[in-house]
Amino acid sequence: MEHKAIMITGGAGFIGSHVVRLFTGKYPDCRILNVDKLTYAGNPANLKDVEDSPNYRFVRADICDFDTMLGLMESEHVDGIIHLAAESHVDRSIKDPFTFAKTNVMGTLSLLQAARQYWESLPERYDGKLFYHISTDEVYGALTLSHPEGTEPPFSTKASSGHHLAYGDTFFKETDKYSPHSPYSASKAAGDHFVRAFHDTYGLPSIVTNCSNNYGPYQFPEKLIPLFVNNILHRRPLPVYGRGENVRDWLYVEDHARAIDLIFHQGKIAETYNIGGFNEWKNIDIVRLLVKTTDRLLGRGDGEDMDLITFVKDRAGHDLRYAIDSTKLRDELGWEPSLQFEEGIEKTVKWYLDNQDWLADVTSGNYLRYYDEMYNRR
Ligand code: NAD
Ligand code: TDX
Repeated sequence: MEHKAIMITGGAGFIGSHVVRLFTGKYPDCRILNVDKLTYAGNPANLKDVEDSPNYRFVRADICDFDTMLGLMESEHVDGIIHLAAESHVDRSIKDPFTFAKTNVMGTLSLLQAARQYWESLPERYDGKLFYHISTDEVYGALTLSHPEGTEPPFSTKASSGHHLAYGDTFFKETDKYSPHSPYSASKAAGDHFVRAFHDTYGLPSIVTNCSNNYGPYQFPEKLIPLFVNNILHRRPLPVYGRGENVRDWLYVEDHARAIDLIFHQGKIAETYNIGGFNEWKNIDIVRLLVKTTDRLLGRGDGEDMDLITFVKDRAGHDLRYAIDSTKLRDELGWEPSLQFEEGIEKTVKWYLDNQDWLADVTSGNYLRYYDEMYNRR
């Protein structure tokens, strides 16, 4: 169904900025309201190319502020919400779990309650409304490594019709029980439970999706891929946790944004969809690929910077393997990832090297000056 006004929370962050860009361009008759607190992770420069679009509006606000959320929903006649705002970095959650509980649990609850109060006040109530909550595969816990006799990992699996390399024969399914290990994943799990509880208790129309690791342009350089590209560029050490044996399932961020668009418009209320790349990689293999790609694009010798790889103390509670089974999304809505990983990595590394000003701004903290210049004078 068509929506008239969609509130996207966390739209100045990594994935949110791709979702805002996609929706603003693709749905010119729909108003896109980006609500973001601009924490260290939010950067309005991520949306330079859309900020003058007539159907786009940015509001700096905290999702935990219930009155402001309700006021915005009422004044903008919001009929759809795509909720991405969150504290998202596992290492930060280990140091400061309170901030994670506040935003990811209480912030989600505040948005749910505001949506419920506003939509229940309308004559049509929940008709044509949707609260779409973006979550992570990390809520399911960790999988083990295994491989069939006579094969070497990664092995090819039939879990998907396409290209799928796996490090084990089990995958997260929508029906799996939650088993989060980090304060980050525990806070996301709690948020997901509240969304489902609001559907079951009040009838609030909602959908939850759980996605695997994203990569691509505009990711804050604290996460593995942009951090390491930046470190290779400046010839700084590459801190690989443990032995680099942990496995993640990687998805190009624009493929995630496409899935969000599809599910927002065609997904079934009260359903959960897993979104994944069918693309498992060991950290150490990604790091080697990043060194090779970055060195080549910088015109340095082949793998010249391999000796920057430094094995450091492991992350506490480090989940060994994540792997998503997104068969349901493929079978029901026809979604498939569009990019092979090597192609996506090439595009991504090139983007960071072509946008060194962006990298320098976020690593120096200068990017908030852009916000002051752009928005405070309006
Ligand atoms: P990010 O850290 O890059 O961006 C988060 C955004 O939320 C920032 O713009 C920040 O300013 C904003 N924000 C934080 N607290 C806020 C608050 N209290 N009020 C309003 N805005 C606030 O995160 P991301 O990587 O783009 O992740 C977006 C969402 O997708 C999160 O919910 C995350 O859990 C989920 N997710 C991420 C990945 C991934 O690989 N990055 C994978 C699966 C799911
Ligand atoms: O310096 C590092 N060294 C290292 O070995 C960093 C930053 C990471 N790692 C390892 C830890 C992980 O096994 O690389 C892997 C990826 O780490 P992150 O980029 O921090 O991502 P991860 O912890 O897997 O979580 C990400 O995917 C799921 C996002 O940050 C979450 O928001 C998302 O929900």
